[in-house]
Amino acid sequence: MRMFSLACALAVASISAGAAQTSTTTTKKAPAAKAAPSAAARTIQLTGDDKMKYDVTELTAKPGETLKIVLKNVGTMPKMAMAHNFVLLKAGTDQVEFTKAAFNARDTDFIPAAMKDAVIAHTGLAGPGETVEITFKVPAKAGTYAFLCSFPGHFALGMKGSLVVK
Ligand SMILES: [Cu+2]
Repeated sequence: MRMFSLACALAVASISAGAAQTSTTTTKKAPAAKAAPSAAARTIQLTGDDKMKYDVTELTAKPGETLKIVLKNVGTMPKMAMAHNFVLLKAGTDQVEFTKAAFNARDTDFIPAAMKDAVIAHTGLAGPGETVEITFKVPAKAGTYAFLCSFPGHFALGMKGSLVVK
């Protein structure tokens, strides 16, 4: 069972790494050596609610650390109207531009294809009571990286935070 969970986490990490680094959406397996974290991921729990807020807005991590973000939507509104995700952006990304581009990207769960390369890691969308997660490697470069919910309107209403890598 434990091996199975680990395999799932690794698979998710591989997919995420692949998605962030290539502009194609092929589903071929990434080379195992590339994404396999050497240490177990540290889990960070977050919630999002109907007020369009994360419960935690500042995260810290060590450079290159493997993190597992678990985001639970604790709200009750229907998913079409209110869903949340966690999108971590590369340093220097214009967050307003990103969320503008995300606005019409419902087909891709509000991850705009045109700005996919700006994403370090992202979860899927969590509707009421749902939990989504992503395991990824934190950038090796120290600094502050923005994360946000790309569901239309949520960033503007404050659904955002920072990951401080130091
Ligand atoms: Cu949201």
